[in-house]
Amino acid sequence: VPSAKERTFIAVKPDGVQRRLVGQVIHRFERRGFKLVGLKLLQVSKNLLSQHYCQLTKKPFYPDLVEYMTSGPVVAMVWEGPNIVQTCRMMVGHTNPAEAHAGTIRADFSLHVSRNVVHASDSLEGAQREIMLWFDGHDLLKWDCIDQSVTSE
Ligand code: DGT
Ligand code: DGI
Repeated sequence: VPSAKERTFIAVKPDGVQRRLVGQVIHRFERRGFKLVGLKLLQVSKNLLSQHYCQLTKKPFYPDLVEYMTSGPVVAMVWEGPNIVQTCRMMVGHTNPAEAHAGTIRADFSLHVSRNVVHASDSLEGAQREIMLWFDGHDLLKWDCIDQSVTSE
């Protein structure tokens, strides 16, 4: 039985915020049935980014990635639900929007890998690391969603 308490980290990147896609991104996770447990708008620092993208700092595109990710506000979120890490990756789609399946966020809203609108954690361990990096524990809320008994056993 998948844990209903599994959590993932999702961010709407600066292009998504500039294009006013925040509501549409949130809507997709809400309508799927996931529970929002943390939410904030922030200007990301280079230090936070280098920790978030610690596996990418040596990549040739890293300077461009930093410029993009610090170019404007980001909406950072933590969502909760069964199999949420894997499910959100599927909902977000392939890193390169050209390879993303229709119906995924990246396929529906973007064209280029360097402006792919959203981030979603790619593993349970990654999610835990990213949630701790972006949020203080007391900014994550424990609350009961009233439809939970209808949408699961
Ligand atoms: P189908 O089309 O009826 O042959 O179903 P499948 O092959 O897609 O799925 P299957 O055989 O694993 O499960 C049959 C039905 O049983 C499925 O439509 C929903 C239900 N079911 C499966 N796992 C669980 C469970 O853990 N709890 C409950 N309450 N129902 C389940
Ligand atoms: O987990 P993902 O975001 O799907 O993918 P990732 O962790 O491999 O890469 C992180 C971000 O870096 C990705 O969302 C967009 C950017 N990126 C990845 N590959 C390239 C890239 N940006 C540029 N400009 N060029 C790339 O080849």
